[in-house]
Amino acid sequence: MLRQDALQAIYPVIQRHIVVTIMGAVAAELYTLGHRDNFFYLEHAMGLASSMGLGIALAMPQHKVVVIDGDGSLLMNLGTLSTLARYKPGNLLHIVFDNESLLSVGGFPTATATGTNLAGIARASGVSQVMEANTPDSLKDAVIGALTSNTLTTIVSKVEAIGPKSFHMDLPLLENRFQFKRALETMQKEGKAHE
Ligand SMILES: Cc1ncc(C[n+]2csc(CCOP(=O)(O)OP(=O)(O)O)c2C)c(N)n1
Repeated sequence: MLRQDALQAIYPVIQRHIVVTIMGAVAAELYTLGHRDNFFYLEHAMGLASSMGLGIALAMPQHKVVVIDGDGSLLMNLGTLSTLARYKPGNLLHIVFDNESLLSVGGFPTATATGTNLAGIARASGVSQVMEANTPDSLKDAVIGALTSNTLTTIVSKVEAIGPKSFHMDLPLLENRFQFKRALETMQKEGKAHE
């Protein structure tokens, strides 16, 4: 599966929710599909998108938070799975696109290329619901299921190690940060998903 196709399949389902992504290729892919004020691309702090998503999910329990993670990023912060499981926010969906590669910095293989199973680690860490979805349609179904079940979920999706031609995003980090904060404030005030 191409991650671009996977993102396209889930975009309509996640677009009105709070979305936090890792940096690099997947951020550029989601941005290109259509940036929204309720999307935050966590630049520089590799591995910490799920930690940021956890904080938002706990602070805004009436809203859904979708984290888009990568295998290299998650492997840098494996303890996050235990922390997610410790707090079990039912409004948090953690999607891991596993391309077995540090694609954004040249494509060096990660430990998932040599046998590490991230879904297995998520299960053993106590994440309430762990799914694997390796086609765009099955991923979309899994995302809809997770968002309606109100259960902390990690979905691991194997994708090809292919990224966008350009990583350019016409959105400086600080601008994204202020837009996102205002979007969250509006969602909090109105008590509903982002228009
Ligand atoms: C602490 C830290 N280490 C390294 C980097 C450099 N870096 C940026 S993206 C990236 C690879 C991310 O890999 P993965 O999460 O698998 O996503 P992919 O690029 O494959 O989509 C690396 C190593 C960084 N930004 N911060």
